[in-house]
Amino acid sequence: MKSLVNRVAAIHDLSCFGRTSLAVVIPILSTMGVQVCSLPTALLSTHTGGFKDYHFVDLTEHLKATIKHWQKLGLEFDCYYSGFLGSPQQVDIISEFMDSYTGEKPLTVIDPVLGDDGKLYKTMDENMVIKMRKFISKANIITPNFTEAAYLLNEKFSADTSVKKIKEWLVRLSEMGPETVIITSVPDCKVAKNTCVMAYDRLTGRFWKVSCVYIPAFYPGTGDTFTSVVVGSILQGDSLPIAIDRAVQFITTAIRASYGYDYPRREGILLERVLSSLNMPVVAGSYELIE
Ligand code: PXL
Repeated sequence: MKSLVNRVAAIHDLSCFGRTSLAVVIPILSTMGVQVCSLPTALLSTHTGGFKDYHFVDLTEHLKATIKHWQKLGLEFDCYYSGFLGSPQQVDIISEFMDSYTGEKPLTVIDPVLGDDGKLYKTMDENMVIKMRKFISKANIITPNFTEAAYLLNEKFSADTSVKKIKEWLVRLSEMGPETVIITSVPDCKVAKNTCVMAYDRLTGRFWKVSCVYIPAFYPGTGDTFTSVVVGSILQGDSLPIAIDRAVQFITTAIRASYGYDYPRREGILLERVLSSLNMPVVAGSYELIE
């Protein structure tokens, strides 16, 4: 049965401490008026960024059983949204799930979580990269960070970027399947230390850019936070550049709210302090159309 509010199948890990994956996906989308149905891919005592000796349980077998039960119940979704996967085999299971809709085709958003800062995360390997290249063909929208975009395209990670090069990457990623590609954490060639988000919409042939003001702090989970706001915003009916703008503004607000405090960054942004800002009216954004 169709839900009364937008319903998302959220395919991410549950990291029990630290603000990443389902711990941010659920509150953000709920705040934005979206029902979240969790398909946990792995259970971790903490996320892997900055913690040692974390407990990791691969939930591949449970994923199959949960999907089977959901299908028996006849559940329908407005959106499939996947992130951190627990094993490369999960790609086949989730792909099959994504193909099994009966009504209108759900919006499919894949955040190809693989790594950051030029490196793969500790639980990822080359096999996952190969699987992810195929998996993104299922998506309408993908949101790799700069590192993940380089891995997906088998390109070298180099902070030396030009708009021309990123536009070429966006088009090549789109040729792998998704009509919309959003690359985050792109080193901004115009302003030293700043990063930007660049996006391409194949259906209109337009490129977008939103600059992010430099704040000298890295918090795990900002990628999950970014994509969750984009998903919520698109489901609310916003355009692509407005969705990106809202996500960048939210991350910037959250980092500013967190950076003034002295606490371990590995705990993530102080999401609880800024969640309600997601319900503010959309203010004029700062997106640019790139020629
Ligand atoms: O935010 C990405 C992410 C998701 N899930 C787990 C992680 C990370 C990044 O470190 O470790 C378990």
